[in-house]
Amino acid sequence: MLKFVSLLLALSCCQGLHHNNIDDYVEAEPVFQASKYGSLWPLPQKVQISEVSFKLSSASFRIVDAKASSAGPSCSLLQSAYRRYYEYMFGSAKKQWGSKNNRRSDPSDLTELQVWITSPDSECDGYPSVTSDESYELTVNQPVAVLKAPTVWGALHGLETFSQLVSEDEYGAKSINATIINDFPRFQHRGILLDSSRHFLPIKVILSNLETMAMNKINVFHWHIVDEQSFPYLSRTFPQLSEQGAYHPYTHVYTPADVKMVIEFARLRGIRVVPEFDTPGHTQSWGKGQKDLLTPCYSGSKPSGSFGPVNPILNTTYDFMAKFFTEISTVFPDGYIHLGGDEVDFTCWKSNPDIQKFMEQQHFGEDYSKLESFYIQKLLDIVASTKKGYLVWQEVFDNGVKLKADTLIHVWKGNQEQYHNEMASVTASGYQTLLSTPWYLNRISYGQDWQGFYKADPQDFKGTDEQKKLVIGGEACLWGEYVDATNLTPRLWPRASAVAERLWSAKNVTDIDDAFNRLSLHRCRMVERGIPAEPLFSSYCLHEYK
Ligand code: CP6
Repeated sequence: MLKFVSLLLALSCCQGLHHNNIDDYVEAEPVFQASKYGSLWPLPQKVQISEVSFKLSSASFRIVDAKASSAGPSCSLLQSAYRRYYEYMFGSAKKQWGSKNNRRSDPSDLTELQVWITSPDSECDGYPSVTSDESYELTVNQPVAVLKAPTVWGALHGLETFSQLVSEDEYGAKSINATIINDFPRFQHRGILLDSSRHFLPIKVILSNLETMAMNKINVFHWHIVDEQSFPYLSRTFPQLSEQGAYHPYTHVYTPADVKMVIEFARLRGIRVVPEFDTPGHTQSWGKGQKDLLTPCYSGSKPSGSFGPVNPILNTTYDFMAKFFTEISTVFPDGYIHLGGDEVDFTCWKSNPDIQKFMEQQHFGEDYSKLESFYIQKLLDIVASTKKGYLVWQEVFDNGVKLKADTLIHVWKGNQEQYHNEMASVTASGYQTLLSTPWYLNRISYGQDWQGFYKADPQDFKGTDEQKKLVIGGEACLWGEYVDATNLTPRLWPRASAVAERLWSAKNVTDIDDAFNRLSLHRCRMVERGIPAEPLFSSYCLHEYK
């Protein structure tokens, strides 16, 4: 009989608990108090951890398909996840700990994790989507542990959680406590924006950050792939865009094979890849390879030689966009494309006599946001015809553009009061929304800024329950002006982990001390897994110099 310490999350958090499962190494640490939740991050919805513990030996432990599972050995997504997590738990075969390795397994050992996909369609060969069921149930008990999930997406999260439950003693022996976990995300859209235009990000960096996203149960990679500064996306239809617009036409581009690799690597980890092709502003790099796409700016009565946003008054612009987004819709399998629409500077449009004439014909007066709306509306129709949904930055909503009802509005501007108001008005209009304002990880300062990220809640605005339901999640943004391969990973982690827990765990998971304790260990785990995540504060990790 297992005596479960009742650690139901719903009963809120963490002080004054009698049955702490304090590991020795945590006791010896003067700064940390062990959380009764160990190093779990993000915290599952419901956790019961018993004091009973089982040994795990690399020689006898196996992750296997449950007999009744709808996914079998042919599901390579799961098979490769088993291998990955086995290696995270035990190291690669070479590194396994000495003679104990070969001993017969003890009756008190846990020898199996059975993974049981319960829906008839495991979705093994599909792509994750905004409606994917990511839930799972994990029972760690003798003689076997069982991970039950409707689809592979939940199973992937459950494998990560299982690996987080395994702890190691000073001799390297592994053990796990009897545990029952019932888990699902609070929000469906938990994203990270990376910007590969301000600096080219090598594929290796993107992949290792996808790997880290999976460790944090982040499920959307928002790929801000092109912008003013460079156009690294190699388009089959318009190769001159990257030939002329990338920092370098061969070394600083994402080929179709690169893009495929990123998408598949992400899929195997339950992560969606949502590309952003931001127009009509932020497009200087597009103009280098595509003649007449951008608006010529005027100085008095003559073209000045510089260019502004996409030219919204030419038919050729829309012919180009239709061909371009048709390609994008086939290259990127996700149901959504981010169309940008932020920060459009009207100065150049205002200077151009042809645009002025067009404004008159359309009775737009002096209101250039009407011209922007004219462009965006046509673009949205083009993209809708490719059967994709779209996300747009909040300005598109602010300017009153007529939008399809299922458009997602991405809130990124303002102070707390302003973004609360924005979330309230977007949802009052019936649109789904996504929050980024409090999570600009490109902004840095001295101290524990993760706590500010942790405290922000995307549903903390004045509105009805109905409105709150329209909040589908949020994204941490790491804009690339000051970030490249050398500093991206430590700037992102573990700060983005704070956002990951806010978007996954229950709303009442707000104990900042407990979060500090778990996040410190989670950060050490990322370091042990080869991710150079920066420290939260003065501290050390057990395995830093492995
Ligand atoms: N690029 C694009 C950017 C930003 C945005 N769009 C941005 C604005 C303010 C800050 C950081 C980034 N660099 N295309 C705004 C959505 Cl602080």
